[in-house]
Amino acid sequence: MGKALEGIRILDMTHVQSGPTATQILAWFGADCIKIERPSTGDATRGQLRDLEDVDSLYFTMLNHNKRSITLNPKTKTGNKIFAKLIEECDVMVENFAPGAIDRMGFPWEKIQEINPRMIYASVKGFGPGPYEDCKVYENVAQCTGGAASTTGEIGRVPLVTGAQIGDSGTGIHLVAGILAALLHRERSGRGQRVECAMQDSVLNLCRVKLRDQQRIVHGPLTEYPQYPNGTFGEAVPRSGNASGGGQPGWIVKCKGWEDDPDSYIYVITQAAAFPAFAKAIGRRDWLEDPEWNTPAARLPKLDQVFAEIEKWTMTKTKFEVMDILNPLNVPCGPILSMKELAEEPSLRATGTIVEVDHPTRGKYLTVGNPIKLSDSPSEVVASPLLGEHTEEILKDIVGFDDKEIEKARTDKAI
Ligand code: CAO
Repeated sequence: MGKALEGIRILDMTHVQSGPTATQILAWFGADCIKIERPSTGDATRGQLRDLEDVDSLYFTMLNHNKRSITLNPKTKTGNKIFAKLIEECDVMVENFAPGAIDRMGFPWEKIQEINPRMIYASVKGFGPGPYEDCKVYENVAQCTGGAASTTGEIGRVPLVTGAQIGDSGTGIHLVAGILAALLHRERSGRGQRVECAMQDSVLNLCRVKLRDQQRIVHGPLTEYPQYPNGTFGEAVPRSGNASGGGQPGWIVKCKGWEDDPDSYIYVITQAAAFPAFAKAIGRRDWLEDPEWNTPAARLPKLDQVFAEIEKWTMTKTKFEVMDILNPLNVPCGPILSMKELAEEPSLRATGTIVEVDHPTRGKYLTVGNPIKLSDSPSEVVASPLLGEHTEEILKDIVGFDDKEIEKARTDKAI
């Protein structure tokens, strides 16, 4: 059986992270993804954060698996014609250049539709229509303008951005959902449509629960469980520290070896149902008889003391020992795993979530494989293309050029 998106051709005008995240997922699902790159330089990330001289960076390789690369400058006369032919032959065009860049190349949406009415045209921009629509945006700008930074960190301290690339990769994943919906819709309507994702909107969507909290706090603090138990705050949702923000009290506590290992911590949740077993495990059976501690209402005002007591116990065990003891007691918990630990985790290797890839000039490296698993259409991770590796192949097979026309395109600096 073929891959889920076999037969779908993507015109990939993406660069940096957000757009490439989207097209990489489509390529993992089996789409033929043709990445258009500027002749001689290509996607800027090929040369960014390089660890090996003259070798495509991990930044580039880890975002562009399973794609083909063609160098093309649509701003040249010949390049413009080649680009128009590619629009005709592809199903989906994806881009994440600055606002207006594709229009300035001579391809506004109306013209794309005229060339190929079935084309689905998907874009990532920093902001949707409004005062900031013309702004260029990178990851952390999106995190700050989408509500993530104002709610991350400690109360009274500077706002923090998170390591998860919710602005770039998060928006790319939203874009994939839009593209797939538009493909399905095209099956019925016969027509393509525009798919637009603003990074601010995608981050805000991922911060949905914080907008929930914003509306709840105007009615006063929650009585059954203070969602933000670690301080007093003003009229906006505060930074939540390590509180879960949901209905269960949770916190990060130290484990054995924390003095030397910055990741020797575990997240533990003290939900009421598991509390008796938890109290016994940590040697505080006395809590169960004591009205000062034996009800959620009694414990809630002094959660800091509950977690301090728990920490005395977790500090005598490694984070994995704590996990092994608490899991059978139905206490939800999770060790803080470093990138080194994740890279070495056998179960993630077994599921293909962490994959070793062989690259022609880099050699072997690790990447994150497709986290979305399809039962009949498993993803294989193929090394990212070298710059222009497939230029001739694409010009011949899709554009219909012969050797002479390819040579002319080269002389014209179109490729
Ligand atoms: N041949 C010739 N020119 C090309 C080309 C090609 N194959 N591909 C792109 N270009 C040109 C564009 O046409 C554009 O030219 P003009 O400005 O003259 O129209 C130019 O390259 C630069 O594009 P850019 O403005 O998008 O690039 P930048 O590095 O200045 O900005 C970024 C980068 C990411 C801030 C901007 O593209 C952006 O805001 N994108 C939308 C939001 C987004 O995706 N951000 C996430 C990035 S991932 O962290």
